[in-house]
Amino acid sequence: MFKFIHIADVHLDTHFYSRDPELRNKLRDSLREAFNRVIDTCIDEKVQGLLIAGDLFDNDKLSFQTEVFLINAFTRLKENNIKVYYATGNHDPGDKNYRANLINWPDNVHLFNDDSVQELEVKHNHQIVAKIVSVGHKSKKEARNLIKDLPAKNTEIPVVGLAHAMVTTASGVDGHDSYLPCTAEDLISKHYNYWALGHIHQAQQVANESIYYCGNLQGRNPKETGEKGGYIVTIDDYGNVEVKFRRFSNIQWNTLEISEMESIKNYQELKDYIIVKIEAFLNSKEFDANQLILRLQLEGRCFLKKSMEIDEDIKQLEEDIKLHLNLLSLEIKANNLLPLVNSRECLEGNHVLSRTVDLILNIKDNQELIDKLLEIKLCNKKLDGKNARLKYILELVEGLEEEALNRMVGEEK
Ligand SMILES: [Mn+2]
Repeated sequence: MFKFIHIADVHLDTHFYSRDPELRNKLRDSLREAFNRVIDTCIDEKVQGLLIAGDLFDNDKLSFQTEVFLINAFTRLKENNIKVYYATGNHDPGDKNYRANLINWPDNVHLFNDDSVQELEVKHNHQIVAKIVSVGHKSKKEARNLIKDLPAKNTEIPVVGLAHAMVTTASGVDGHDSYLPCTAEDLISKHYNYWALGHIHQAQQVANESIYYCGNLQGRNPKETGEKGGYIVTIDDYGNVEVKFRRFSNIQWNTLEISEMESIKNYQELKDYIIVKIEAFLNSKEFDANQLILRLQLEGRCFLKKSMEIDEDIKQLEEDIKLHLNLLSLEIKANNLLPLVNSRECLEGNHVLSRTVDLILNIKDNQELIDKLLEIKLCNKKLDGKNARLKYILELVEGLEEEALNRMVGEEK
């Protein structure tokens, strides 16, 4: 049996420059705490190895303090006979002048730090229980598909692949650079029992196979939402694999959209309305409020739009709500808000705007016009079938009346 923990994309010492200093320190400390939780769990769960699929830290940002922290953490594993298998990524490349290669790691740490394919036997009680096959990033911009060079499985012993790689069809690939790109088929064709991947920060199973991104250890921005951690993986002697997600990070990021604020007239009402919405959100997800970094995206029409263009007013609102709900951090985005318009007046009066909106609203009901449109060709699309073309036309006019109102009506006077 081979039991191990799979983590990746820890990015120790991330600066979080856009956050205030207090939060920045908290984020840095909580990331180290999360990493310590990984080490504790390795010991408690009596795993044989810790597999790190790259981007453990950012080469240029790693502090001396964190370097010592890492060495101490790995030494604790060594004292418990646990090996570390660490494949470098694009942020912690392993060429000779980079930190990953220069640090004097304890001898239980095995580094896959360049483009040479390495196969390693994992031994337990003098028996070979598994093989690890891996390749690392030597430079910051490894653009080759090195997975192609890895050998296919040719043994009864369980084989685990370890790499910081970009599976081009995985979800959440946007925002990740295409370093060490490969396809799911490249990975599947090796017939390994498990693939421990890093690079994409969103935990996921790839192509319904035994191929996993564990995601990053702690979210780094409002888009990296939800629980963050790693996988505890057990492969038995017959090659059966059990994969369990374990949350290691206490801190969570999340984004909440709030709209329908047309009837709100003053600050108190606005504040209370938002608090109720956040409370419902907290209850639905069983969040620990004081570990939550929340971004609120305000949408729709709001009488108080003008105030919310003023930094000081937004800060006041953030501060009051944060204190009331005991949130770790709250950020309010009001840039999408629209001014409140008296839509009845705009739509019912006899003027150019009301007539224009009438025209737009009537397109859908004007069968003669729709029939004519269905007969002529589409500008830059090819759609077969009347239904598909009808759907396209209706999508084109959908919401145009709102667009006209926004464009033609200013602030309510
Ligand atoms: Mn990466």
